[in-house]
Amino acid sequence: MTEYRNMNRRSIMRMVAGASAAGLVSKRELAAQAQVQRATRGMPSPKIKDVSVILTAPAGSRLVVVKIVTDQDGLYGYGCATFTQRAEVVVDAVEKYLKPLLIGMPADRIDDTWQFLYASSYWRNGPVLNNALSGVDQALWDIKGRQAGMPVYQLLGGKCREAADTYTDVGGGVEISAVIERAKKAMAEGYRHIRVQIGIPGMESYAGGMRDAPPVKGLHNDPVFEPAVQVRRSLALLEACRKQLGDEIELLHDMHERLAPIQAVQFAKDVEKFKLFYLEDVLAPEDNAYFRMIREQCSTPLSMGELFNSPHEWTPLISERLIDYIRIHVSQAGGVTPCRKIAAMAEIFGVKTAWHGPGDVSPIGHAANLHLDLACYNFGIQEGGRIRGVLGEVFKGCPTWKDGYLYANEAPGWGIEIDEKLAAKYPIREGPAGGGAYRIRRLDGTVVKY
Ligand code: GCO
Ligand code: MG
Repeated sequence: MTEYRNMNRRSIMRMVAGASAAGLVSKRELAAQAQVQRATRGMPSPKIKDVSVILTAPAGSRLVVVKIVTDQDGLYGYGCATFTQRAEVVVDAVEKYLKPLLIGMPADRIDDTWQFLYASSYWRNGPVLNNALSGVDQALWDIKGRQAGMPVYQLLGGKCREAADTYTDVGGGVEISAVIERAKKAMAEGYRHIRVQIGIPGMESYAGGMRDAPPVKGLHNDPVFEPAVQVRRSLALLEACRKQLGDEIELLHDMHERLAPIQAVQFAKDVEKFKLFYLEDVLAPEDNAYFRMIREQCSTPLSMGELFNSPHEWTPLISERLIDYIRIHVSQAGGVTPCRKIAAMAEIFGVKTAWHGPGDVSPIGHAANLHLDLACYNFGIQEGGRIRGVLGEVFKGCPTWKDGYLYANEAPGWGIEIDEKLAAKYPIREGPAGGGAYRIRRLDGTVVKY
């Protein structure tokens, strides 16, 4: 490739020089053509030399990052492959199955590589393989950015906005007044969007509650959650927030897929009057078909998708305009390559993006979210990405946060370097079942999906 390009360039130069000598081209034109040659010079195609996985937990969550090294000195890239609940299975997927397919391949054919890896296992669209694929995909985007000397958002078409507006999560307790106080603090910090959550005393709700009261006892020994209680508490919280925080603040609420479908329909109708920015995951992915029923009955803005793995899940919801925000976990869907296409499809159907950005996304993943936010016209809102403390020491160059907005640094690729020695000082901690061992039951013992 390089040789061909060089030969080509040499022959063009010879031709131009010849033409100049023959008096056909002026010196000025010659200089202009040389300038064009320099500006459009082909970059040699890097080949993949090594693929490895960094496992680290500087802030508690098990983070999984793929590193791809090329045959060109100093040219490498990082990609987020974090599936925190089953982290080590992703390592195997990358090292045992993808790495042998990748060594020697060109690092600059991102979509082609993605398609080939996606199809390579025949069975596809599961969280483990999708995260592994995302690690490779994002690392290749990082490499292309570094090679071009541009941030990835430039490769995606350049900025549609200066920064990404973010929301913060305010919850973690059972007192409505305490949530409102925390929300006021967040507003004073500069947030325009706040996700408010409320726990249930003694129950394992998404916003906590076990620490605030003696555990509610069911017909079993596991933590208890009752959906109807959550519905009543959430309604009370949202009503109080609207009254005490005013109409200007954008309120969000996450139901974390824990309601029965018809309860979700009712809840979406009941919160319509609070004019939410959006209601998140009011249904579980298994109940996707109920979105139509909600849509027919109210105009509460809906966000959905952090658990999605497959086009079979998001395509109907977007194309039938059944949701307002697509809330995919980028690594879970296979990386930036599929997600930029999902964003483009969503734009056509009037659906905005709200990429999932909790603490179990690595800073590389947060950067990937942000670069999509900056380059996609139909950006809606971004969760997380405000990296602080030791995480920012391990991952250097993280996006910066100011007055509610997240800004990318202008360095090539994702703009992040990993201090790999420091990362190794925060090994992932073993937990029951490798991290994800949720077990919650209703009073009678029925398992609740976390
Ligand atoms: C969110 C999420 C997360 C998930 C977590 C699971 O909207 O931020 O619901 O907090 O619970 O990512 O590991
Ligand atoms: Mg959520």
